[in-house]
Amino acid sequence: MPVVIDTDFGGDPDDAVALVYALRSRELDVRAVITSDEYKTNHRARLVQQWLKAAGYHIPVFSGHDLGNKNLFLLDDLIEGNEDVLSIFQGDELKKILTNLAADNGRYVSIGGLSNLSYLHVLFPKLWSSIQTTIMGGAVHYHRPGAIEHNIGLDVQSARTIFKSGKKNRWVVSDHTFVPELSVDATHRLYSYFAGNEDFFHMLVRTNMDRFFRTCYPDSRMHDPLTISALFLPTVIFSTQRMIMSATGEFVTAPTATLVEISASANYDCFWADIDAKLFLSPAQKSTGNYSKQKNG
Ligand SMILES: [Ca+2]
Repeated sequence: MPVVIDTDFGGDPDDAVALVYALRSRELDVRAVITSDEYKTNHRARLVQQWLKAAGYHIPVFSGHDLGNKNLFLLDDLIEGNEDVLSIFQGDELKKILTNLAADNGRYVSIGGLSNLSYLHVLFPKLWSSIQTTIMGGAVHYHRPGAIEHNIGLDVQSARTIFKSGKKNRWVVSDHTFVPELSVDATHRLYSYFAGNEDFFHMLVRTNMDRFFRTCYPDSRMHDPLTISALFLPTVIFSTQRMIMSATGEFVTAPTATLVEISASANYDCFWADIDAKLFLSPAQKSTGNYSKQKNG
């Protein structure tokens, strides 16, 4: 399945894990990465581009909206050189990729704020009747009453625009991702996997985890990797429900609202089994140290 992934890479490490998982999944063909909630205009995109190239992946990376946030980019010092990145605001390159994504029944996967997707809806209105979208974000019952889920809260206006835009959207809400089953900390085998490989590709993810655990939270929930898995596995069960998104970004049941497709439950054992199968390779494969190029290299 062709995918374009829209990510706030470099904050919560679950984005980096999600990208590694997507790249290791033969079910997916990652056609582009777009960064959201940019830092210093394009730092997330520059880092993703450098990180992908270091592992032999030649995938176009586009810098997206900068919301002016100065927190939650933890990897500034890992950026080397001054290499340019593409931008969603310039050139025809992204239009070509999205046009092909539409023609090939691909999916746009949003695992950050919704500013880019909202902008692209306005820019290319016809394409979105063909492109399916999977979005991590929102909550029906948020774990902190009265608070707004992170990805929605980053840009509520854009989230509401996308929510209202129609039935091509599928939402993985935090009710099914902010759960202990998806918790990863420095004692988890997933941490050991990244800590046990010294190349830049793995080191970056481990560093992302170390800094997040030290400065933000003691663990990270794998919201974004679960969302990736739902593209090709029955890890998330969706149902259609009549809902609106309130002015403050809450998902609220409303009997007269239009139907939206929203996560109803999740199978975490199925998710972890696939992560284990794809990331924890056999000793023979590990000893070659060359498996990062198995797809696009
Ligand atoms: Ca994210």
